[in-house]
Amino acid sequence: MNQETEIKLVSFRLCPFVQRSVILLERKGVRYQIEYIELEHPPQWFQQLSPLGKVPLLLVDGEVLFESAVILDYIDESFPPRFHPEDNLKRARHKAWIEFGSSLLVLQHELAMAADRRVVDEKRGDLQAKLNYLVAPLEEGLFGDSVYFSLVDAAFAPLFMRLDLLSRLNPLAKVDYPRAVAGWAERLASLPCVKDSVVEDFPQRFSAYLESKGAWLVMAG
Ligand SMILES: N[C@@H](CCC(=O)N[C@@H](CS)C(=O)NCC(=O)O)C(=O)O
Repeated sequence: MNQETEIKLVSFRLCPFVQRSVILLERKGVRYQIEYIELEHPPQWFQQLSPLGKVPLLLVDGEVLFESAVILDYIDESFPPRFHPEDNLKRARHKAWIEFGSSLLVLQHELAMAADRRVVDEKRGDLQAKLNYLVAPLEEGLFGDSVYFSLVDAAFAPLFMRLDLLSRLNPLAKVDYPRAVAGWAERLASLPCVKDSVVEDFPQRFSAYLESKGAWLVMAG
């Protein structure tokens, strides 16, 4: 596909699911527009376009795509180079781990928004336990490395960015990563496409948002 195609991403500035698409678009050097909305007051046009009422939406010459994993696939298939593996089984395994990443993003959100210490401890513990599942595929070299970038990288980088910010806001949010996961998170954080995937004042916005929601981690931090 050439870049006559008009690509527009509909976003909420703090959304990790949108950030996945931004990372991939940046990594591929695809030209795109981005329109931010406030999820608490979604404009009428968004409500009409988004069947699930969620961001991201990707508008491709006006056609609507939704669900971040589907959008990643579309971008990967449409703009070179391909990052999903050629091998069917390997590609399916990547997609499965991307789903797993989505479930960890939900847990991260629950940790961030927790209203008391008990929920913080519970969600931090859940995350810590779940991260162990990543050790085997990482040790196998299933995902990206310093040369090869994968869609799994794009899907997990927003998670590690938020967990890092949360642990700075309050050490009680600190999730201890298994060594392989720590190395992966560090490598992803250093990539330009990840650094450029959020608004400049993202850390301040992130903490202001949590404060506005009465998140215990910020109030007690
Ligand atoms: N499964 C969806 C999740 C997207 C999602 O949860 N987006 C949030 C913002 S980060 C949203 O739009 N929430 C609005 C709502 O649920 O009403 C995806 O992968 O795209």
